[in-house]
Amino acid sequence: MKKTVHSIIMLTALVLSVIHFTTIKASASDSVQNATPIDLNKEYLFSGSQEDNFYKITVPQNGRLQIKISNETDYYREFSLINSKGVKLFTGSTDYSEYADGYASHTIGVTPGVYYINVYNDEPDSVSYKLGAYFTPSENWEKEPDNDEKKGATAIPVNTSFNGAVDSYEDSDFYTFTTTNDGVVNIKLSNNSGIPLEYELFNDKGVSLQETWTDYSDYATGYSNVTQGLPKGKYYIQIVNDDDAYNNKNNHVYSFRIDFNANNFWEKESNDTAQEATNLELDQYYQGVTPNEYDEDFYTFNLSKGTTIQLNALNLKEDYTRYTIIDSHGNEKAYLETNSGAYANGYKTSRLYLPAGSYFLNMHSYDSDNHLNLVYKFAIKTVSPSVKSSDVKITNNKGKSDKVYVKNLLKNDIIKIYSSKSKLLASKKSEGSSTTAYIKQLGKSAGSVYVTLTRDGRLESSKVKVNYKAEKK
Ligand SMILES: [Ca+2]
Ligand SMILES: [Ca+2]
Ligand SMILES: [Ca+2]
Ligand SMILES: [Ca+2]
Repeated sequence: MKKTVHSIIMLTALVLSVIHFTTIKASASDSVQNATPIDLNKEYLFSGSQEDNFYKITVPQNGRLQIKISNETDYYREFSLINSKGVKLFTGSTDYSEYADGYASHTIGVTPGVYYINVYNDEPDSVSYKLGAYFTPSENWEKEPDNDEKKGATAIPVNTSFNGAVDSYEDSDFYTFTTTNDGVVNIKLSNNSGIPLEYELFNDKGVSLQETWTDYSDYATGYSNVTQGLPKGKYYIQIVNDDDAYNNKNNHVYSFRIDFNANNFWEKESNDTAQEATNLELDQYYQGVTPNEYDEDFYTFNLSKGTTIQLNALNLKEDYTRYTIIDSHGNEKAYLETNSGAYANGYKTSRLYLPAGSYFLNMHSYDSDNHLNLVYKFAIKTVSPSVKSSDVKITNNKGKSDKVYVKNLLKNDIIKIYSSKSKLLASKKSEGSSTTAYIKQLGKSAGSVYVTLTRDGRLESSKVKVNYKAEKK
């Protein structure tokens, strides 16, 4: 009876081993040269091991590689991945506590080639362990270890999700992407509770444009998001682990994507000095972002003749923003500070006349934490020229409509006439160089109205006061 039970146990163990494991003696694997070849995507059971054990795998293409090794109470093991050039890509370690269970694992993005797994046993000839190397082909993974440096950055397409992993305390992952138009990028990086990742965006000259950290609070989920306006070109992203408490079990897998939209009406970083200013078209709204308290955004615009302009700056609840208009000699011509707080909405405006010349607009947010990644919006609108009071002739008729004649106009100019109480009395589109508007009754006695001009889709001009005489008796 006892023998039968024993046989059943042996048989069961044999069946299990056929299903789950391939048992290989580890005696020949004490050096890289004699490494024991193992197949990908299979679990092996190794026993009778010495201090250092080497296994050889062949990765057929780009993708994600995961090394798994069983945890055993009281038996500490380290496992490393080494490439064919002898570069150690990571070192992981098993759980040997009294609660040890399951597997220690490490995931990494790799390129095709031969790799070696080194398993180090703290106690040689200890109990057997299970080991497997699992590979999934993918073109959307980091390429270690070349990506540790900018020159080996993993090239990534925009508008595609990508993955990488933190492989060590010092791991640095560089990616590069190229935009073929000026535009705006939105970068999404996965959050993970307890794992702070630092991300930094550089241009091709190595200038740091933006830096951010993912949310690693207890409740962190989803993605951290940053936006940046960029001229077309080649860019780099560096992702590093920012975890002081990193140990070789913190192999965090992250995902991110860079969404790009062509757009001519965004700031083009780097624009921190007047020399790097982003060119502005008048009468167009622009957006920009203030990733940190040091960011200065310069824009420039040109006036071919003296023009009244109006700065329209969006009020933001989060924080106020400060705009300064400076002439080419460095003289401050205008300063505007937007509203902020719960009731902030709409645009704050400032109107001024500027002689012909080139100008700079500087945007700077207030030095508080609120401005981080604040997206602001503004336009420099041109204002239609005012009519001259001498070009307006008012006839105050008795018994029929009163006439307002305006000359020195262009076709499609819009003339508006307001009462002294700002009530619109008449609006007329000019069909030539002059026009006449009719008003039913201005009044029996003398008075005045206000006349504006709106030309070419620009803002309505300032009001010009024009007097009229009393009706004839
Ligand atoms: Ca790396
Ligand atoms: Ca990495
Ligand atoms: Ca900016
Ligand atoms: Ca800037």
